[in-house]
Amino acid sequence: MSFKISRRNALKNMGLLSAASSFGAIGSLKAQQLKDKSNGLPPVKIAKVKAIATCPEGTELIMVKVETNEPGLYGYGCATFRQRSHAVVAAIDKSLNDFCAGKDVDNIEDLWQSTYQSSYWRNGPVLNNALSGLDQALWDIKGKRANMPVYQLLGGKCRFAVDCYAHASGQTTDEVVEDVKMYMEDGFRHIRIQLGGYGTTHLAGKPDFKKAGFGMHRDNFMDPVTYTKGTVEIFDKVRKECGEKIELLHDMHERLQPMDAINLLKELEQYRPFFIEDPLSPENNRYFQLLRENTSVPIAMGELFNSPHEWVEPMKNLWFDFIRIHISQIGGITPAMKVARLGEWFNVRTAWHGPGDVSPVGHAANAHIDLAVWNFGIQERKDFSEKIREIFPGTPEIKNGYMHINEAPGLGVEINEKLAAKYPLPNVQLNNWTQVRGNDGTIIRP
Ligand code: GCO
Ligand code: MG
Repeated sequence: MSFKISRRNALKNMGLLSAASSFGAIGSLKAQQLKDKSNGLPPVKIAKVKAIATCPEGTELIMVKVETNEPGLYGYGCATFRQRSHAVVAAIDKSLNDFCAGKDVDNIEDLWQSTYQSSYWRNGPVLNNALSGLDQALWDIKGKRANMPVYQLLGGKCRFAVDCYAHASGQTTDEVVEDVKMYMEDGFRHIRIQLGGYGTTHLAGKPDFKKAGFGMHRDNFMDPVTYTKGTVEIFDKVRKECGEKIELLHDMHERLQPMDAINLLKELEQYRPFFIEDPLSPENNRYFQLLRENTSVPIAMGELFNSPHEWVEPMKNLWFDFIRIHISQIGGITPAMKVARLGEWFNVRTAWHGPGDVSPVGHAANAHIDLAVWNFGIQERKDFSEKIREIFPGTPEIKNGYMHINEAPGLGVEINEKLAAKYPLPNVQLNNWTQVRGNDGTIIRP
């Protein structure tokens, strides 16, 4: 059941019905609400903060639900960090609930700041995801109370819908070309191209570490030369077969040594990439200056960032063109808006992380920001299944390469909690794709 204040009933209750007809219901309703508070009527308070975790299709999704003392008024936020899902659930249920119960739902900035430093040690992925779930739920509630979609509270629309990119991939260059052609027919203007998954691991062959019985049998092998060669090949082939107009993106996923990354970007310049993502790992942030001085390829970075110490310096030095933060990893809409505003002054555009391990609530939060900020770049999208849409009514839709949100008050996504509960989190981490090794078995940052 969602909280829908019927303006007529609310105004009738407050004896304002006649006034509403003259200067607009919402105006007087809001004025009345503000007046109520100034009259010392109790503000709306947080009654409970709880985790909702579900894993219907092999990807752990974690959300926060904030319940209030107003019957039927609640909000949802995304807290999805699939690699440590149980830790995020514990952070929400064991500490966030106690800390937030009884606080005023309206004071989002104060709640964000006080929660952020309540653990003293901060800027880590687990606590930031719990904080994000709270933050996004509070924006959802504020939108419901104002009877407006959240993008309206962020300044209104700068564009009619959110331009997205599709993920094309294949085990061979021909398969990648086929995938690109399919997405071009679906209307996408931007397409990411990968040969295989990340790192072209399927072409790397049998490494020495496996022959030596080092590491785990399921560990992946990545050979930098095979990957680099394969990446140049797919750009060459896709440009030849699909033309110059389509915008091509690629995700390096931080796996090459910095100088190899610089050399690959120089080789890709001739194919005019829209952006190359994660050319370096965050631990090598200092190399971005050298990378920037050696190539004109547009760079996207940020899905691995958790702390302002990772993005402020590179953004003010113009080392990136797109900031690709996974917004629940930094604490939600509140900090993401600050990152977007920072980017405007240094011409860094947004390209929020939007894979399958962001919940539909999180994709909606991305899209509300995308609609409202001037320096939007592009949005990564996930084509959610019917099953996911059944669990998350109001999940954003993709049409002709554009994402459209549910134009409802708040973030516009509900959760069928009963159905979500049918798919509990697994007790083990489902996938270990992060375990990537070089030929001698050295772990590679994934
Ligand atoms: C992307 C990302 C993802 C991440 C994944 C981590 O660009 O979408 O690289 O594929 O690897 O979200 O869990
Ligand atoms: Mg990526």
